[in-house]
Amino acid sequence: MSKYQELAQLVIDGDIQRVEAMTKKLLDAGEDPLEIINEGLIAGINEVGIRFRDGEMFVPEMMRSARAMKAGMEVLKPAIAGADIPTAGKVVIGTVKGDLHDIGKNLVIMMLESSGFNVVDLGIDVPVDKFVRAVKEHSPQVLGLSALLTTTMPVMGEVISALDKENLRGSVKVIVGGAPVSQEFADEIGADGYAPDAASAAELCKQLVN
Ligand code: B1M
Repeated sequence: MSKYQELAQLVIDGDIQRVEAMTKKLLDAGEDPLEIINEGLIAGINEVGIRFRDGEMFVPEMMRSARAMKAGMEVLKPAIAGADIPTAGKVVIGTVKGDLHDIGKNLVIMMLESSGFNVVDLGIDVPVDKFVRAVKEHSPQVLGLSALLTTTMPVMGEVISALDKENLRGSVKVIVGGAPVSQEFADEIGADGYAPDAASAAELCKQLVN
């Protein structure tokens, strides 16, 4: 078993302490933090998703795995965050109403911050009007919407319509992402962009701001 497979297995096992320790060990050994995330932590949580879908794992185990993954990401955060990078722009981001998944969104935030963006995180289960208020209050260049459930994806469209109604649509670019979201869906709801992963989300924001 490779060291990344070992880390992925610890995420599957939901072993918070050992995920933390192994992540530290890999980082101290000079491994690339993004590789640790992609090959270890994400590989593990993806397998959890498959086992959950197939009825081999249940919500409590999935939650333990999610906590283990978060513990690993916390260890990597300082290694990813860029120091003293001038502000590239402001992004307001949140997971839409009805949706509690935030691991992917937090990864997007880490990548945005490391690319020099000032990020306002509205958290999870964010109602439509809270997104609208945040755009008024913070005047971001980009609003990011995350959704992991097919049932919560439509809320993204509702946010865009609400911005339209408040005449705010012209002042902010809206980007969407999350496992079930696609470019096609983004086009359908009139979003300005879609990114399949955290690194491309940061790239997309750079393009939209320039
Ligand atoms: Co949930 N869950 N979950 N879950 N969960 C999924 C999403 C699911 C696909 C599992 C499955 O069945 N195979 C399924 C959804 C099915 C569907 O809608 N079609 C599912 C379900 C059904 C549920 C519940 C309904 C289960 C239940 O209670 N019966 C429930 C719903 C709760 C709710 O939200 N109301 C639920 C609960 C949970 C936990 C709380 C236990 C936990 C979340 C913990 C947390 O986030 N704090 C959880 C987890 C961990 C998962 C899986 C296993 C992993 C999600 C994850 O963190 N992936 C997931 C299966 C899967 O996706 N493989 C599953 C890792 C993360 C790095 O990837 O989030 O895709 P991801 O983010 C990526 C990209 O998508 C992108 O960049 C990220 C990094 O590369 N991205 C963006 C994300 N947001 C972006 C925004 C952008 C741009 C890119 O711009 C703004």
